[in-house]
Amino acid sequence: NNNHDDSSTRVFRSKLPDLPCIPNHMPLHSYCFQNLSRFSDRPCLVVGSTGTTYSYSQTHLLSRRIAAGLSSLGVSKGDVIMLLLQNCAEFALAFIAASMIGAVTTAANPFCTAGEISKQLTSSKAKIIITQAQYVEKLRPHCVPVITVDDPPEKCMHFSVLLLCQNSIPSVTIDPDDAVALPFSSGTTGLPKGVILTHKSLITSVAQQVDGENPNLYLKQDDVVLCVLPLFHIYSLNSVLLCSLRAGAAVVLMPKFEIRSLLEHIQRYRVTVAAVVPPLVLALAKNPMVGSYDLSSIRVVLSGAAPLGKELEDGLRSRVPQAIFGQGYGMTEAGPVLSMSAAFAKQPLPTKSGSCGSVVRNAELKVIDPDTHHSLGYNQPGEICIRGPQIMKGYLNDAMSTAATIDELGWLHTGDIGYVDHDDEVFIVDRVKELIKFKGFQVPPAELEALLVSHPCIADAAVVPQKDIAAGEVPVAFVVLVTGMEITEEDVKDYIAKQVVFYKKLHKVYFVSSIPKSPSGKILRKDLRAKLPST
Ligand code: 4UU
Repeated sequence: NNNHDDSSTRVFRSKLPDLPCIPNHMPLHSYCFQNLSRFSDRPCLVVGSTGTTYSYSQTHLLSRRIAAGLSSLGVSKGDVIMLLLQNCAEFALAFIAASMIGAVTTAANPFCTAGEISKQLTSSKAKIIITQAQYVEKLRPHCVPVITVDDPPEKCMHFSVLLLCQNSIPSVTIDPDDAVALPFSSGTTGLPKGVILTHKSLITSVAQQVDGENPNLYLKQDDVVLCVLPLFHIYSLNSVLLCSLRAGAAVVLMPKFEIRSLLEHIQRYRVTVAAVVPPLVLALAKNPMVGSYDLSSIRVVLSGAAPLGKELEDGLRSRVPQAIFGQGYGMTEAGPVLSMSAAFAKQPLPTKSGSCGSVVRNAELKVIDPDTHHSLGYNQPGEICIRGPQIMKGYLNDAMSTAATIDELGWLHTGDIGYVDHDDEVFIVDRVKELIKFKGFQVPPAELEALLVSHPCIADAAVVPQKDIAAGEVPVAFVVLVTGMEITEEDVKDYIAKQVVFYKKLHKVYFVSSIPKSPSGKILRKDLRAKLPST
């Protein structure tokens, strides 16, 4: 470790003992299937709507055939494939298959607009796209081969072409530092960027959660893990899919969140572990339908991706009294998990409501004063930084943003403000980065600001979060009009709405005469936030 922090740096570590060794020298798929022989006939992927189940050995075999198929279509080591899919078995199979040939998966939200997808396609240079027929129209300007998991429209291939190939998988040497996943995130500032997660990062992160004598997140072969959070987001990909594969648990796939169908799935498959986000907790805590379903199978509820209010947590607790309730705190760039509730451990520790758990094992966390960068002690809020082999390698083709996020000593700066209490529990209290989170989805202000100023009537603009009961935060804009021009709030909202996915839509537009900026030209977002109504 090239650690040159001075002795005054207060480093926080997990309350659980470190793992003696993390097998992060191997490829991700080999790690996930390392214990396959112990559960080869157990259910692995369960398609919720139909009940179709792929056992572990079937999942492994299918992934291998798809790996050969991808390779026969010209995908080779280092190439990127794009998945534009709702949760389905093909998502998991294609992701593992890509890993097997040393290829990289970039996944996007299928609800994104053609413009948003186009940016990710261009930046990632994806060689092939796997999607659903209904989204093909959005890909038209690009001439990348398209595979659909359902009836292929003209000029597209069906997913089954990947299974026809008789060749074997090409033998590739995979380096632990090779990329395997390329999620997009805006990080602490600017536009969405490709986050390079390597085989080593993801194995380390999964191991930090589910490996060892006393795993932080104890998953067993007979667990049934709910996969309703989208797999295109790192939370679900890592903590739901990859962690379950490693532990031999079953993954129940749901294409989208809808309360009745969610409750039916929990009851029908006897879900034991539910990974959720705060808006889903809200639905479970408040919806009267919940009372008519049997949720007694749930033993663990993990919430993450956005702050969870105490009232909400208590509300859900009364609905599923037998379950252990806790949070995970993640960030795409961090691999993604920084901390997780120790109440989920095999030998659980007591935890407090509102805490995001304690830092994961085999990692270091520190809290720094955002201005002086001095390291802070217990109960002192500051910017949370994390270090360990799980963090990203860097942003794709963006050395500047990488250097602004990971310092010379290897610390990743999160842009989150939080503290560690005397029981080593992490609490998040604020965010200093630009990022807005709508129901846990990323809304990068810089992206909306760029769209706003592209309007001929808009001279300048700034987008900031406004607190919202249902969504946590919603984006609102401050807009300066070009002198003499006149447009309405609705015009501005519509202009943006046409170009972005639903969660990036503006909820309010304030017309102002100027945007407050620092001498260096940075938008003074705090000043703008202070002008907003408090709820
Ligand atoms: C307050 O949201 C994520 C990843 C979440 C995750 C992953 C694995 C949670 C649990 C898990 O097991 O990633 P991003 O990149 O979309 O957003 C990162 C930001 C954080 O920097 C923080 O501001 O989302 C916010 N965030 C949270 N805030 C994430 N989790 C929490 C949390 N409380 N529990």
